[in-house]
Amino acid sequence: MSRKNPQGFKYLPITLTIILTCIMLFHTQHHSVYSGATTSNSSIITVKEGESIQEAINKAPEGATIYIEPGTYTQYQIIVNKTLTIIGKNREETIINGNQEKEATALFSVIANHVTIKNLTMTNALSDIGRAIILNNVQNITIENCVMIKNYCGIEFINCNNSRITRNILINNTYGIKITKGASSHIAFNNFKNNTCGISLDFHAKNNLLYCNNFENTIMNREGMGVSFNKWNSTYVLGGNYWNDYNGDDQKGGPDQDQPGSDGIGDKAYSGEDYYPYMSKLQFFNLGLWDSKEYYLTISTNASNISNVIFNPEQKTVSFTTQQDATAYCRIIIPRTLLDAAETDWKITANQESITPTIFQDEDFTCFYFTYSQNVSQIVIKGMRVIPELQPSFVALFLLITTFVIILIRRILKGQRNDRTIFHNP
Ligand SMILES: [Ca+2]
Repeated sequence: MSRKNPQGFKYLPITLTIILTCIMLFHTQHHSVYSGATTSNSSIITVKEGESIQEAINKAPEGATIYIEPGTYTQYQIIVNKTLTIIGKNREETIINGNQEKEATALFSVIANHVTIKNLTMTNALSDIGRAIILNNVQNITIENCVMIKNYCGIEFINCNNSRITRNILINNTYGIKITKGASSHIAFNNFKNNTCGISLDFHAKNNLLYCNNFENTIMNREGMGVSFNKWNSTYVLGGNYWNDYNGDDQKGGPDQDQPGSDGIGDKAYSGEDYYPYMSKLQFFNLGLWDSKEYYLTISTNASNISNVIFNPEQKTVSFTTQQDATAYCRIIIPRTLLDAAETDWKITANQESITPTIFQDEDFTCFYFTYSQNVSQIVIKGMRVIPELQPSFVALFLLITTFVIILIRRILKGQRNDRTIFHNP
């Protein structure tokens, strides 16, 4: 018996290693599902140019990802009738084209819940009726980072609830988004430009939240403001939307726009509905994929050129270069999960000289407002805490635990050997 136990202990570190690896894999998968970056089903079906997207959908299991390679796909009335993630390689090169065919009344028709459509350009749905995407009696739909161009309607909701339409470009459509019936959806961080009507809500559209969108060069930016309890701005931190036909001033700040000093938000509401209309267009900069989630910096500024936007996790900074013809202002929004600090601990420099911003924070975001002179070319925002980098930290923890366990086991084994030595050599 005394010889058997040490042999069993030899396998203990390996067993523990396997268990810890399983825990690590479970943790990683769980996180991916939570972030929405992948589906719970890992099945991936790739569609290449010349192949049918509908056929791929038909043979895909529930929860699968349809990955569309770059190319032009003259396909329409694609029925999405199961929970899927449909994702293009990149939105500039992955194009779904209705070619103005008379059957192109919709490019995608979504009739299942929990569908995600990302990274596609959708164009030339039939001009007097065709929708790039129609959402029909569904909920929990995500449409992200797509371009809808030259369609009758970019996205139409017909009884679609609890969905997220974010970071899309809707351009040269008759309607950018049309909510015929739908409730409780977020429509945010989108660019609406050169549409006959940017967004249309009829009186069956209720409790939708619209914020951080740009509405530009549009005959009618919106129709249906003032109906059915939709909300046209978020918190004071995230603000409302940019409307190119807003004509208010910015002399005051604060949640009620009654405190002295500008804040980048118009002092009076837009059309009596958007209480935090932005004074300058919103610009969105991708700061990279962290912890399975894409993070963005949002800037509204009257500077003419913002570029080289960089998030540096080692230095705990976000920095960018800027050009302007006169004193400029910036209103900047940073997600707190990416970079954070107490209000008094943030450090902002303009050409390495410290400047003092006005700071507002809510649970999820920090907003900075500051001005700087004509000759400033670089802004650096330094926080105190960065996002925990899941993989390295977890791997480090895993290695630490494994090492500790191995050392512990070796000590136990050594102790047993010593005991046996003492027992055999009194
Ligand atoms: Ca203001």
